[in-house]
Order: sequence, then structure tokens, then C-alpha cells
Amino acid sequence: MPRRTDHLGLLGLLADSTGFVSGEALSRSLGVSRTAVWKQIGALRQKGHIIEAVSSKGYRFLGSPAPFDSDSLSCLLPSTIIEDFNFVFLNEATSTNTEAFQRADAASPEWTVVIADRQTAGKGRLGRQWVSPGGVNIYLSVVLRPELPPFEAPQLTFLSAVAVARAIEDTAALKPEIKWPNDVLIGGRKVAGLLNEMSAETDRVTFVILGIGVNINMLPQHFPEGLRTPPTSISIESGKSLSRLEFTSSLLTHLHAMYTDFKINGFDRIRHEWSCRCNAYGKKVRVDSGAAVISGDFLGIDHDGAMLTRLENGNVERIMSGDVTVI
Ligand code: BT5
Repeated sequence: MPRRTDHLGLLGLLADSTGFVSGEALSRSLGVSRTAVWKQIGALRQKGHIIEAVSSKGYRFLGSPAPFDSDSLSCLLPSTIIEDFNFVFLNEATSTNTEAFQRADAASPEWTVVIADRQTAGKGRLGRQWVSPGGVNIYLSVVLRPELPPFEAPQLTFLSAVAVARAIEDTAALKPEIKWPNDVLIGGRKVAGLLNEMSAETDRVTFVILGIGVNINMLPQHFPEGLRTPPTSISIESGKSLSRLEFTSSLLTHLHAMYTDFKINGFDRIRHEWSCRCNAYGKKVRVDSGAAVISGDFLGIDHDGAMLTRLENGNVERIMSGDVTVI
């Protein structure tokens, strides 16, 4: 098969070689000029591939970005949406949310997606930590710029929870459940967490960062003791390892479709699907808000993300935060 002459052909040549390859040899093999080789090296480095250059020896391939790169992801995403994404792949981030927030603040466009192989300071809510070892999971953050008042921004947390649940069903044929406000569970164990952060003016959102952490191939020994909800991963539940690339492609496809629908039709469809997928749907719950403990029938969620519970006296309580147990 003839070798490709673009940056992917160059990447193939470098990856096939054990040591340095001179610029001249590369330009001869690809049939392009030395300047074109040099430009393609720059393009590959921009995508996160690590290529060493030594003037007397040439170029040496040292590794590709983890957990995968935009070329392999683009091959799996529907061609109609690829152009919308702007991917940033990192081997390591303190937190992909922090990275994405900084980029959004510096005017990165909607659908900038920061993906890291591991996080050194992965964030949960309220200053909690997200355990983020390398090589096994998905840690990604998406920049969106919805036209919403700030109090409705939590709608996007529910949107991302439904997208994660759909992607788990598609790729692993498991039955996930959503727990208010931001957990995805399988068999009562936490498989994913969502952390959305926002920058806003008084009456409108400037941008929202959808932070999504999914335990894909994490093994029981990767989990520290004492996590709030017993944890699990997709591979623990299915007994098989799952491609992070395949999962990410499914997740982004669902996110994109749901957000497009959300912009046209609003929150109601998401609210409906979220409610049907919620572990408390049609059940009684106990909510510990710190200040008080109440119990009642779970009714669903309001437009601002509040949980609606009917108390025994018939009053409907709006709960903005707290720990929910299904009873
Ligand atoms: C969350 O917070 O569940 C939000 C997690 C969001 C993580 C993503 S990863 C990509 C993006 N970048 C970030 O820095 N964050 C986002 P919360 O509901 O507060 O739950 C946190 C609690 O879950 C912790 O206190 C632990 O008890 C538990 N936990 C931590 N790591 C876990 C893991 N990998 N799997 C299951 N449970 C975990």
C-alpha cells in the first residue's frame, strides 16, 4: 500500500523506526520537501506527539499523547460533528476542569474538549477529590457557551449525566442509574462523577465547563479506602476491559446530540429522561441537608436543578443540596 504523504504518513515512518531518522530520509520516503517535513513535525507536536529533534541526527519518535489522539478519535466520531470539536490531549493535568476553565477564559471556542490520561489534583464538589490514576479512566472537560441565565446552568449537569448513562449502555450494555445531583451508579456503586463550573455575568452565562470523570478500566485495588459511595468501574461490572477511545466517542456523540436538541427544545426532554433514569424515580427518599433530615416521595427535578420531594403533609419541598438515600 502506498505510504500517505501527510503528517499521518510521517508519524507512521517515525513510529516504525527505532532510532533517529534524518530529515532528508523522511523527505525522500514521503516524496515531499524538507520544509514540508519540518511543518508536519510541528503539526504532530501540536497534537501532542512527542518528537525529539537533534540537528546532526534528525528526528526520533518518543510517544503519542495519552489516552489517545484527535486523529483516532476523529475516525470514530460521526463526520457531521467532527469539525465542531477542538481537542486538547494531555498526559497529565492537575484538573481538566482547571485547564478547560483557563482556556475558556482565554476565549477558547465552544466544544473545546480537554482530555487527560491522569489528574494530579482531580476535583469533586465542595473541595472533595476525584481519584484519577493514569492509563485506566476518562477525565474530560468540555467548554460550552449556552445562552442561559446563571440559575439554569445546572441543567447542563443533568444533560451530561444522561449522556454518560447513554454511553455506558451503548458501549458496555450495562444498566446505569443516575443519583441526584451528579453521580452515575451501576448496581448502587459510583462509576462516574460530574463537576460543572461556570463563569457568568449577572444575567447570563459566559461559559460552562462540563467536567466528567468515568471509571472505565479501574480495578478494585486502584480505589482508596473510605470513598463516600462504594465505587466501581465499567470493567469491574462487565468483566471486560473497554476501549477508552470508544467510550469517549460515544459520550461526545451523545453530548453533542443532546446539547443541540437542548438549544432548540429546552430542558424538558432532558428532565424527562433524567427522571426516568434516576435511582429515586417513583420511590421514597430521605434527604440529609446538614441542617435537617426530611423524607418524602421523590417527584423529580426543577428548572434550576432543585430536587422536588412531596412531604407527608402534602407540601412540595425544593432541595438545593444534600445527601439523598432511597428508602
Ligand atoms: C464528583 O464530586 O463526583 C465530581 C467528580 C468530577 C470528576 C471530573 S474528572 C474530569 C473533571 N476534572 C476534575 O478535576 N473533575 C472533573 P463529588 O460528588 O463531590 O464526589 C467526590 C467523592 O467521590 C469523593 O469525596 C470520594 O468519596 C468519591 N470518589 C473520588 N474519586 C472517585 C472515583 N474515581 N470513583 C468513585 N468515587 C470517587
